Amino acid sequence: MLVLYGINLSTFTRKVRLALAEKGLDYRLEVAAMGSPKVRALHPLGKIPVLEDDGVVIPDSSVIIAYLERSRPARPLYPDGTRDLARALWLEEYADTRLREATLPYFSERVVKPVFQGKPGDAELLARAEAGRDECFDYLDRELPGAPFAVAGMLSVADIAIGAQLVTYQQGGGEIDAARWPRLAASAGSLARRPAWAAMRAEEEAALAAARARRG
Ligand SMILES: N[C@@H](CCC(=O)N[C@@H](CS)C(=O)NCC(=O)O)C(=O)O
Repeated sequence: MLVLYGINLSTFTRKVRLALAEKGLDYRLEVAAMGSPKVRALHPLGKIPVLEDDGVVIPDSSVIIAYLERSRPARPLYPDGTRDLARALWLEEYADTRLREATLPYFSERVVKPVFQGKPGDAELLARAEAGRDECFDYLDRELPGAPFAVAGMLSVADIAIGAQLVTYQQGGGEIDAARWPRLAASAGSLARRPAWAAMRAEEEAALAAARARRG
């Protein structure tokens, strides 16, 4: 069986879990925190997620999804045509890097610091993050065709990568103003209604609620 090392509330673990769920693949989530000895033994940078498939160790969410596309091609997340594939991979890369950087402060300052580290978030840092978030959402809103899917009229790795980051942003209380970013808001809304996404969201909300309760 596939084993995925990671934790819930980790954006990149979520990205792979959504890919596995949308491909209908069974796996076992082996809870392993970033930087832990278990993860360091599998990933030279100590990052999550890492997938293990019958002794083959695959670090990095994008590499894992590429591997799954080759090893388990049913229910593809890569579009067929080369142009569409390039576009989906570009949007995945953009989501994993720029969208990540632009939206992470909402989660770090409003969840990680107060809930997991017991210290106040930095309101000034959050205020400064707004311009980057706006620039990023403007770009995606221009690029996306609107609901339901980003590329080729099919659920692809682009939707999964963008959606995984937006969940983290929303868990940090971030909103997508539908008046300003209608296509992005519609895409996020239609992904959130998919069964795999709703189930993951519910699991993570419960984990967050438990962490908040522990903090008191
Ligand atoms: N490019 C990597 C990024 C993975 C990543 O940054 N994961 C986060 C958790 S969501 C992590 O392990 N952070 C710890 C660190 O950066 O040291 C991927 O796509 O898997």
